[in-house]
Amino acid sequence: MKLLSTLLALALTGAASIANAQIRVVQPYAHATSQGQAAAAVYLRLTNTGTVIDKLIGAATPVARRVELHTMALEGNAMRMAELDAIPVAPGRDVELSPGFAHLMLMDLTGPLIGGTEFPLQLTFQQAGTVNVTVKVEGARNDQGTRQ
Ligand SMILES: [Cu+2]
Repeated sequence: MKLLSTLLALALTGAASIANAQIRVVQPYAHATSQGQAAAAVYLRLTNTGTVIDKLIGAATPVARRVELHTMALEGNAMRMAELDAIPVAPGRDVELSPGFAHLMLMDLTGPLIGGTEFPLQLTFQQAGTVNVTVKVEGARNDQGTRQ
């Protein structure tokens, strides 16, 4: 049901650019922020429905001053976030940006992300150009999961 409503939202907001772009963006979401939190991750799935390799090369949103592409990398014994220049998406393949793996990092948030709200996000692809999506903010995680 949630997937369906996300797809419907995409069809309403980004149909033209998605049709040309051949990149489909499914179910973008973020978690609600806790007090004083300055950065937050956005997760989503990219599907390349075209015939050429494409790359996610950047993103922008009014709710953050900067958006970085991050992945998780082992550094010594600890998993740390590392910045990427691009996230490639091969034709016919999906790339999942999910907790513990790659994500979009909203840096320097202009305000809190509140559960139940949504915000616009513009993704830039090397081939497909820009794709506009709407990110849903999910309620805060339980206490064990709150720290990012
Ligand atoms: Cu990050």
